[in-house]
Amino acid sequence: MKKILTLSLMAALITGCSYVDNNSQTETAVTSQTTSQATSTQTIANNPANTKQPNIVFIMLDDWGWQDVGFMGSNYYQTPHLDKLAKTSYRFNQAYSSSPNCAPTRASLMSGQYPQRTGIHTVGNPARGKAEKRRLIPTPNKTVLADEVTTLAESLQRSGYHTAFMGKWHLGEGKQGGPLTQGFDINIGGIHKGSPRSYFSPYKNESITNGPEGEYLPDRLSKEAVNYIKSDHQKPFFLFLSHYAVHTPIKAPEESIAKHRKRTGDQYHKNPVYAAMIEHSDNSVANVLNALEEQGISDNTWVIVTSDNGGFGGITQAPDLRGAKGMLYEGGVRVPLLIKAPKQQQQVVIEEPVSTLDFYPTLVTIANGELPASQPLDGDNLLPLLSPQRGTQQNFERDALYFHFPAYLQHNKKSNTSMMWRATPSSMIRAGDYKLIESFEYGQLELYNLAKDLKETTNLALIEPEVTAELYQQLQHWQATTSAPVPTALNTKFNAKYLLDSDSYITWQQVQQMLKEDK
Ligand SMILES: [Ca+2]
Repeated sequence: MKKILTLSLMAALITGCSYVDNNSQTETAVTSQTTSQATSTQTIANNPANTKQPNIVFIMLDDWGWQDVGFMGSNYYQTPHLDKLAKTSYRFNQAYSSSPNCAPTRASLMSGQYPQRTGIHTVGNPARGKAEKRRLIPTPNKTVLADEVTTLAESLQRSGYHTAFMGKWHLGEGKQGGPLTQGFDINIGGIHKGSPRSYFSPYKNESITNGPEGEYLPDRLSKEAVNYIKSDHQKPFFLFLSHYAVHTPIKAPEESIAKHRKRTGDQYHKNPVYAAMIEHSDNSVANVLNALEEQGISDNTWVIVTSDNGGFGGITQAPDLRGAKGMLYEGGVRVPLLIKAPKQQQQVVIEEPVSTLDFYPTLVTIANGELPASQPLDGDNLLPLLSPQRGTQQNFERDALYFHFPAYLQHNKKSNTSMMWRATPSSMIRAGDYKLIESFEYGQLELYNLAKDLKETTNLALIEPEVTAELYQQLQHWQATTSAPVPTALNTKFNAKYLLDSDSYITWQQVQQMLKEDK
């Protein structure tokens, strides 16, 4: 497989392009008041092909659920362009966001690290929900990615890439952790806030100029991406198009919504405004792909499309999964993922579980760059999986994926659920067909076999105690070796009337007892 991979990669690298960058232009990019910020900062040049460093376009939609797209089975959300792209891409059925909500996943993407290394465990306050219901004091949370981290963008910059960021950042702002301090030559729209103050111009966002009144932000970011691609480049480029869509507030142009109002959805997918947001996101992908074609660089560009966490439960639901954004159940962390290699002509479906953490080593390898020696990277290079042999995994071995979320997320009132929480402090391991969730409030264990029970309906913790024990010990080892903070301090404001009935959960002690009895 290695040989085939090498040949296909070599064949893929045809003509390169580059993009002028220097400090003055970076400054211009920030302060420019034109509606096409990217093009306003560029110099036209004809440049020799770069055959070893393909361009990389990384598109991330926000809160885009696993089945919020046609190619994953939605009939109501219409995504013809993504569906078409999927037909010539590696389509991962078991891709995971490294966390169940926005900021920690984005920190993982940029750092290549688990949340316990960046300290960004959740969005903002880790102690959400009513104090009297929280049994533990959660781990303190950071909201700005430390400057000391060598980000993915910095590694690509050091490898010779021009780097452009457009859209939602959520890891700092301006000189305190904004995109321009973390390895991007251009920033359009990236601020600390995780949702747009307005989806329509005027945007009330100092890092993007206002367009014509009423201009729709996803369309504008798409236009900026196209302008950037169409400008002449003196270097290979890394474009991170990080759409604010389809995060709340759920807003779209009225004319786009009207069409979906006339259509009938189902119990999972039925919101016409959300459908319109997804349609505009789908169009954005098409615009980017068309621009790459028109520039003649699609054969020298990798395109990745994914999400930062599961769909928002107040709006959408993955019919085949349990839970939604904010949960360690599959609906909170399983996300769509397409990776299109240059010149790829066929679809390859991959079932190997992969994570946001894997993009850093994968993309730096694609760029023929060097990984930073100064920091641990927790993901794996996915290139051995990307072969026409349908991801036979011969050169890709990993024991498990791990998740750590030592914070509280309150139940969402709009969600159709009686749950008190979306998340309590917890960890999770995904290994083989199984996943084990350890919740720290009472040491609750949940074991599911995803191959047989994707919807996580049956807790196997006591039914398959050997598996539980193996994964539990693996998870403990991982927590210890990565210094994962496990909250243990009891919250003095906790009201005993919210104590969970011990019959309602399974603990490690019970599993150990069961194993003794089995002997
Ligand atoms: Ca998100």
